[in-house]
Amino acid sequence: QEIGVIGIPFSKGQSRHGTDLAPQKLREAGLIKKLEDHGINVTDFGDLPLETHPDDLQIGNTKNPKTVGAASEMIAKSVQGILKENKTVLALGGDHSMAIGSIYGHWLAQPDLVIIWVDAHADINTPLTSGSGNMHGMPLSFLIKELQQYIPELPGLEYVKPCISAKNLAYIGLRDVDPGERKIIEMLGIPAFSMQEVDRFGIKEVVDMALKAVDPNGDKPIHMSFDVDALDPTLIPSTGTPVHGGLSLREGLYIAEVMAATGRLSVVDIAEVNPMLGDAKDVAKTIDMTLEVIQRCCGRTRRGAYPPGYTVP
Ligand code: DIR
Ligand code: MN
Ligand code: MN
Repeated sequence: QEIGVIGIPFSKGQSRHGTDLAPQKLREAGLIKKLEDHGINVTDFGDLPLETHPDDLQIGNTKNPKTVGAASEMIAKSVQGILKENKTVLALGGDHSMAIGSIYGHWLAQPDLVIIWVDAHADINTPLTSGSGNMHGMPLSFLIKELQQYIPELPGLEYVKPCISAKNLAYIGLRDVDPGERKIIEMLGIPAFSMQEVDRFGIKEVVDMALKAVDPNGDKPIHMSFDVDALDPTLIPSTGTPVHGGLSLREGLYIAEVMAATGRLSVVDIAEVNPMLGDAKDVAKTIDMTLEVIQRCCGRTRRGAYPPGYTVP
């Protein structure tokens, strides 16, 4: 499977600078070469030329809707285009509002997609349930069809239409869910495997249950939206909203390997790496752990592999 990489240097879905630098830092740490060295066919489409809207506004408490909306449209078109070339998209964020565009673009190309959302947070606040007004905590609310009666109109988001049914979304790794989000999860019956379920059942059962819930026949294109804060903050210190008690590296790698092994992983988002948080060691560790996850998403297994036709010399 060929991988198409796009960088999404974006930070306006939350209030800290720095997530916009993550694509560059991941590339500087040798991302493309690491993938190529393991026989993975990669095309780097570079970074999207995202812009901050000069006269953006706050609607209620929702911040930067025009900037996020314009970015979403550009991201969606790029993801759609790369999928049309039959490549798997590796979308390097950027804060998690990037998923509005990447999922919408995925839907334009493959409308039967299902979503596995790996995150400490549920990111399904509506503009009205959100306490922070940060759009990285809201991406799913704009996409889930069943929520549309709860979504006020926002200037800038006209391009994105609700397109995903709640039954096609499952969560793994939750441990910081706002009241409105918990209510929505229960109201819509969204399968949500929090860290408590990871502890209770183990990661293998949780991944099996999540896939079974969204894709019982095992034939749907998969969108994995991976917020690096799903991993424990001891592994990923350089992220904006760390929460204690997260996934181990091995649990993260297991999720990534299983998703890649389905052969149906179509789009991977990597969100919320922030190289401006923490000291140099924190940043290096965060980048290193993120590169581990990315490589497993792209098919590099821990068990090892050899090229087709290889024989022992
Ligand atoms: C919180 C935090 N639920 C919010 N969300 C974060 O602002 O809506 N998402 N950090 O990644
Ligand atoms: Mn998160
Ligand atoms: Mn997130």
